[in-house]
Amino acid sequence: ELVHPERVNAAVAILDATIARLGPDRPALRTPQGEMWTYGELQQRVDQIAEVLVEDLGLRPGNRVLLRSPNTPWMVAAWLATLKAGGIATTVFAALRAGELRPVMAATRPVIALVEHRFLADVETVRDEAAPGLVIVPMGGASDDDLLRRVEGKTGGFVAVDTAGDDVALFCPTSGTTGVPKITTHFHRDLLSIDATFGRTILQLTPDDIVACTAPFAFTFGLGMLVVFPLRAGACALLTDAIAPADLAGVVAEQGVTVLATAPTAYRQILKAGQGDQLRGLRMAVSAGEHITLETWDELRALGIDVVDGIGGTELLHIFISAAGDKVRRGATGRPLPGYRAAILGPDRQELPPGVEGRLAVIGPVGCRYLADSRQTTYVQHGWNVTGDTFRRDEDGYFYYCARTDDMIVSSGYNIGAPEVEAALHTHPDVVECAVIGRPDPDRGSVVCAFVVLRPGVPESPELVRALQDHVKARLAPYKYPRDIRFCAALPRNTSGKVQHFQLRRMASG
Ligand code: 3SK
Repeated sequence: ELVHPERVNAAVAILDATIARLGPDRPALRTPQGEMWTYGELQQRVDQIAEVLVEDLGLRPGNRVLLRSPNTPWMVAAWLATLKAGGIATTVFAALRAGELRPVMAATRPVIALVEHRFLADVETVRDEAAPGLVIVPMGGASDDDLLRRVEGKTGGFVAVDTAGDDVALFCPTSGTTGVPKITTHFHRDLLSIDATFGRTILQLTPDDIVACTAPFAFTFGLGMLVVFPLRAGACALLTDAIAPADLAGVVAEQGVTVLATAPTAYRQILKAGQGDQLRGLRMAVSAGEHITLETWDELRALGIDVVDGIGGTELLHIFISAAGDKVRRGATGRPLPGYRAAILGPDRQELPPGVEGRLAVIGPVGCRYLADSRQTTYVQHGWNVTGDTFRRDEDGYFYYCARTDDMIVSSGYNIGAPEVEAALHTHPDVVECAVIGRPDPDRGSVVCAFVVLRPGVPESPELVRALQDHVKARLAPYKYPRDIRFCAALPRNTSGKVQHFQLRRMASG
């Protein structure tokens, strides 16, 4: 299944092929507000938008299209239409500010932007400077030039552009956790590869599944979970646009969701709020985007919920190490998916044996290619993507997360993994979220510094600081306790929801 036809258009493979197999009448997209599009309705709108793009806006194969919208049915249709018309889709987070959009637009040079009407302003602000000549089309608003008006005169029945499997389909910007965006490029066939690997071997969706995911499409985790995997399988995607964490478990229960994909933080919040029972109807809870602690994993398992952990990356489009069912091993992220190889590298980039911690590198059917970026050679060597994560593997080929490579704190000569201190703090009943960094210190080199978000209503106090320090000392070797604890209302996160450690370091030294 990893060998794809030489000529393939991913939009056809994702949507039209499913309709050919299962017919047009099954539900494809739903919202908690009661909206529902069948497969046939989605196909009709995709074709109408493709006609607008080509006939009215002059899109030619290989042209770039900027997409900026929350996860709505129209956004799914616009993304598929862009690919069907042979365009290259750059999906950006609705939440980006002008300063963050500017480098992305300057690098990807879109000719058309399809923008949800509430998010037009920043794209307009940046247009002249970053993408002169860009045609901006609003979506979902009341203006005459709105995409929803423009499609009204179109008949549908658009014939897909005959693309090669290795024509570029996507530019996916990633700010990682460092703040400087890189633009990854992905082919039509890469979308089929993520389905053949994570989709088919781990998720194994059927037309009876209802899939929810909190990640926006701009984070390829969300794109895979809500578009590629469910539509390829004939399942239904539940689009929960900007759902509050406190409402997620209720919506999952009420809507009969069978597969939920979200970050560990959301699972922790659900469990801490005592809402875990509402997840009991899930056949699978996918956890990715950051490391899930054993405590959260155990609590979900105790509720009878099958947890699927995974590590992926925008660079490789989706998840490349995972496990499901009886292949899951407690504490391990999983094994490389079919077609992928993973290795643990030492400081000289030599491969390390089982049991030894080092940097995770991976190679597989989806490769990492940055758009005109000199950092390519740092992160990609001989086809291997060198990640920013420290892992170890066991004799059976299971991979265990240890830390982000820059999460190793060396304090007074001791190596202290930030994640283990975070995991210990998380077990304290008053801690909702926390992140740990090394703060430079003249005497110790670094000291362990923890940023803690407290349960609502719990007051900050020196006594609580001492209680948290004692709590960690009771669970880990005492030299690992956080000497510096700072309380904050929320952790700084990038638009993919990952904690920005560089911001914490700035806050700690400021
Ligand atoms: O692990 C991640 O951060 C990731 C990135 C892209 C796609 C999927 C995932 C889980």
